[in-house]
Amino acid sequence: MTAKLILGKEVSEEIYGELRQKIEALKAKGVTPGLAVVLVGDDPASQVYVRKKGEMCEELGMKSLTVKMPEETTQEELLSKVAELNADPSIHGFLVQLPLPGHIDEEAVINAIDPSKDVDCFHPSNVGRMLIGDPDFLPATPAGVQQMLVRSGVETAGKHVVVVGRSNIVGKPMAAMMVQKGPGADSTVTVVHSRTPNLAEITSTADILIVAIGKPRFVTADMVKEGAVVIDVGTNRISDPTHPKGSRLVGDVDFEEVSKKASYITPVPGGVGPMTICMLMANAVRAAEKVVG
Ligand code: L34
Repeated sequence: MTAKLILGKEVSEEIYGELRQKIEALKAKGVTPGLAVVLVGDDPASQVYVRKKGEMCEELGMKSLTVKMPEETTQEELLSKVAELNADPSIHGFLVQLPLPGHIDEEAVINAIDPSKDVDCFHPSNVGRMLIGDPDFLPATPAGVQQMLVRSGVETAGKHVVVVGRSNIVGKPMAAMMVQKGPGADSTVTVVHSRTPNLAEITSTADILIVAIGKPRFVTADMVKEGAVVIDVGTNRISDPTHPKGSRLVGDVDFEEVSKKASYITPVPGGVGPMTICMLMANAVRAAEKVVG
């Protein structure tokens, strides 16, 4: 079997079409959705992601604010920026790009964000609402994965979804979403991680395999069932002297081999990454809609 590609660009274009209409409707009511992104320090990957977020905001005709703060920013300074954005009525949603420098307590920063502006869906109250199936926002990366499945016509109900990785950003919320009742979910979910002894045995039973473990080409063909749907959330930059930049992006899945066995697969780049940006925009629009009522 040769896998069909699920392309983030294609799926996100469909969603952007829907968002443009919602943004028009908000503007007709005198409201321009505003999204702010806070970047502390100069991590090269974060700079790329933050730039893409700002560009997409502008392309959609939303208000975009990028706040760049130096690496030496103190926790107090960052918390006061968060308080300022919480109070700014022109900013309907914002996020603080992770990872933060080591001297800053990430949890304290996330806890300080007004949950109604928490477009990442990282605040404990939004995580809790997602878990009980009454969400205001869904976390961008897992929501992007779910949209890729739904809009590609992949049946999820009753399917065995195996999530590889247990981060708060992807693995845990992804598992929580796929086990909910409703379209794009209703799955039987297993989470495996670095401490799972028989990991390959379990991944081989997945109808839908969602990989977010942060290790380049961790999932090889022998770990995948024939005909499985494989979603690769990894974005690992590896050095490659044959590339102009001296490095290139690879996923957590050995794409070349696994794509011979899977029924559907997402590439890296061009897969889940663009969906993360898209679902973030969707959350910002939603935050603005809630204010308008
Ligand atoms: N607070 N921190 C917060 N929110 C987030 O939603 C993120 N994330 C993750 C890292 N930290 C965060 C992102 O924005 C990962 N992430 C992200 C966003 C976009 C892309 C990848 C990860 C993306 O656009 N990837 C492109 C390639 C980009 C490149 O050339 O480097 C792709 O096609 O996969």
